[in-house]
Amino acid sequence: MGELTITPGSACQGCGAALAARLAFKALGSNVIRHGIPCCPDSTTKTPRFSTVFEGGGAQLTGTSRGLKAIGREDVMAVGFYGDGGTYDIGFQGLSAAAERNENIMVITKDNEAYMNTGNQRSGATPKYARTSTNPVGPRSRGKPRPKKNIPFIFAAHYVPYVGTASVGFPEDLISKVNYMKTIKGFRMLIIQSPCPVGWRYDPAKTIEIARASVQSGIWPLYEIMDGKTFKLNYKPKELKPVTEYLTPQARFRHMTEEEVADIQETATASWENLLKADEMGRLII
Ligand SMILES: Cc1ncc(C[n+]2csc(CCOP(=O)(O)OP(=O)(O)O)c2C)c(N)n1
Repeated sequence: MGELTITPGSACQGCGAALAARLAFKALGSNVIRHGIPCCPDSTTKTPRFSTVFEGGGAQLTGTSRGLKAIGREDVMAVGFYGDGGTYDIGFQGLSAAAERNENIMVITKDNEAYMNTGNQRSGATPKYARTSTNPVGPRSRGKPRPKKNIPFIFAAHYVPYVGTASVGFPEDLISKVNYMKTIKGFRMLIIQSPCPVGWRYDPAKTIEIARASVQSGIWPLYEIMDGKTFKLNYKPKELKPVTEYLTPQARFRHMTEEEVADIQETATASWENLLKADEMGRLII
């Protein structure tokens, strides 16, 4: 037999999650055991993938990390690269338990805001008003009725060493966060907003533009929370862009009324003001 060939994974045109994988694993380097749970194919990196069921993600990472410690190979990192469904919902319990035990693991979430692999069903990460295959738009449904779950704050409230948010539209920030995570021990999580042209319904050429508008409008701010208390906002524009710059190019929001857009604008502005205050104090009270 010849040498091991790794088949490049497939991904849709303009896939934000594939870009998140490339950037994250490039920064991580080769001293990594990558763990996966069911999600869209994003294995455009050469890192081999060790897979389990959704609910087993936190336990499998824990086992690898403890096994590595037992054989004296703490130089190798146990990294889970999971979808939002796997992090916010189906795999949440095991990850929460691993966070609470402060396992020496890294969880990187490519957040495309729905169960994309199975056909754009809503997840806990889907934002309010987004149309998904399970949140239709019609006389009795305005898309998803509930807001996106605040998973970075939920994990920060486990008082773990590191929780960060990142975006494929800000690759340098993303890479510097991965590099920082490599220098510390304990439970570390990075949630990367990763636009999906198929589910969000926009021109695949606009992935980066949409990712940037999300951060620039305060919909997906870039920040870090250390030990559940130290807070740092990493991108602070003088003025936020209106949320319409983010919403309008995406057909999943096309049905929204002016009042619904105003609702999103108000939430984004209020939450941004809160984050600015926390950044000024360098501290978050959870
Ligand atoms: C317990 C369980 N429930 C449901 C499924 C079916 N399933 C496979 S992939 C997937 C969607 C995953 O969504 P996400 O984690 O957001 O990743 P994405 O596909 O968006 O990359 C689902 C629901 C499953 N494999 N196991």
